[in-house]
Amino acid sequence: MSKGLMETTSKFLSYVLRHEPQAIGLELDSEGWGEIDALIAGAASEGRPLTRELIEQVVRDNDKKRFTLSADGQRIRAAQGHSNKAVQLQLQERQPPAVLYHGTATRFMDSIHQQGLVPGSRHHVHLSHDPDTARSVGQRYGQVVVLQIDTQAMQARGCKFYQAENGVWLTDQVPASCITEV
Ligand code: HQG
Repeated sequence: MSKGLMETTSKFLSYVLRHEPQAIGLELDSEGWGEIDALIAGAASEGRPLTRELIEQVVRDNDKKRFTLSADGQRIRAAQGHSNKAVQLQLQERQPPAVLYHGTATRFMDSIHQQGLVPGSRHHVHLSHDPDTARSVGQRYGQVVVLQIDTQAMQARGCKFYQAENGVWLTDQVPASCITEV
């Protein structure tokens, strides 16, 4: 399977499983699961041939483990990154490391200083356990800045942390006072 096909398929799966399942007539339950047969049929009706083998390979080899198969292999979901309102992952609260990182672009910093980090269209603010990952996330939006997040200060203010099944840390928002630039 070519790297290009794997990447295009990963982007397509991110689009339908995180954001717009209705674009291919797919239904997701509140835990984000969609039937693989319905995904394949919906994708085909939009002129995008998908096979179970291709889907399984993308799930297995994806660099960020973005997708998970159900135990019976019949359903698939995105681990994190959702904006779709039908999805409301029941995430377990977890104790984070003392410091987490968030990569963003310099042009967002005025607003971040004022409001802290907010989820935007997604359900959560995404945080990384290492600065390198945060750097590559931030680079998607322009000149990158890596922010260090004081998770203990956040917890003292009542903020909660969750970890997606691919290891990405999630929280509802990050107060400006808990952020320093690396
Ligand atoms: C910024 C990728 C202005 C925030 C990554 C970010 C991640 C603010 C952008 C996942 C702000 C939202 C998510 C504020 C936050 N004012 N801008 N108050 N608060 N922002 O894409 O974290 O490769 O929704 O810094 O690995 O960049 O797709 O979030 O720049 O895990 O699997 O608003 O997406 O994963 O952007 O990325 P996003 P993100 P995948």
